[in-house]
Amino acid sequence: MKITLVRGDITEQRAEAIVNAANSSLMGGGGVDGAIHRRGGPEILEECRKLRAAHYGKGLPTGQAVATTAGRLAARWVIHTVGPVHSASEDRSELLASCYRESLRVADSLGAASVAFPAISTGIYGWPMDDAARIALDAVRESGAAVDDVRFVLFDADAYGVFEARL
Ligand code: AR6
Repeated sequence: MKITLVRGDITEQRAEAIVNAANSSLMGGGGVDGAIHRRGGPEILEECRKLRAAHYGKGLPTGQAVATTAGRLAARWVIHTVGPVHSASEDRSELLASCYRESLRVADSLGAASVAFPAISTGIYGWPMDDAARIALDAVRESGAAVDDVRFVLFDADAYGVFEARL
């Protein structure tokens, strides 16, 4: 598996699958989620609604992942995963690692050769970037996934620098 760091906007990635830092409702939100739905168009939300109705009445649990079309994006699939909200009093690292593992498991089941990840939970969900980078890189390296091109798409220079130092 080749792991690459890219600075930029994940919606512009040409990976076969891009991962969305979603919330349990799968109905969209801010940050990466907002950008993916805005640029990908309404088809993504339509599939999310169907998934909710068919399988996730109570929402997609934290740490799990599910795929939809990527609508108008260059990617073929969007893999939606729900990161944990960072907590100072409770260690939720396993749930964050699970987001990466489960997303790669879904990618393998789709036969996706390339997957682009954002830094899950490091925006609205408040996870410190350095700790999130360590968890993300370890989880991907240890996943045993067949995907051979994994990219982390970091939105700004600070996030890129933190991932670079960890890699
Ligand atoms: N491309 C790449 N990275 C981005 C982009 C982008 N277009 N936009 C933001 N980032 P966040 P979370 C970075 O908040 O913390 C939503 O409302 C951002 O700088 O998108 O997992 C959902 O619906 C940060 O480093 O996701 C949930 O309710 C990282 O991506 C909640 O936010 C993740 O930030 C999820 O929060």
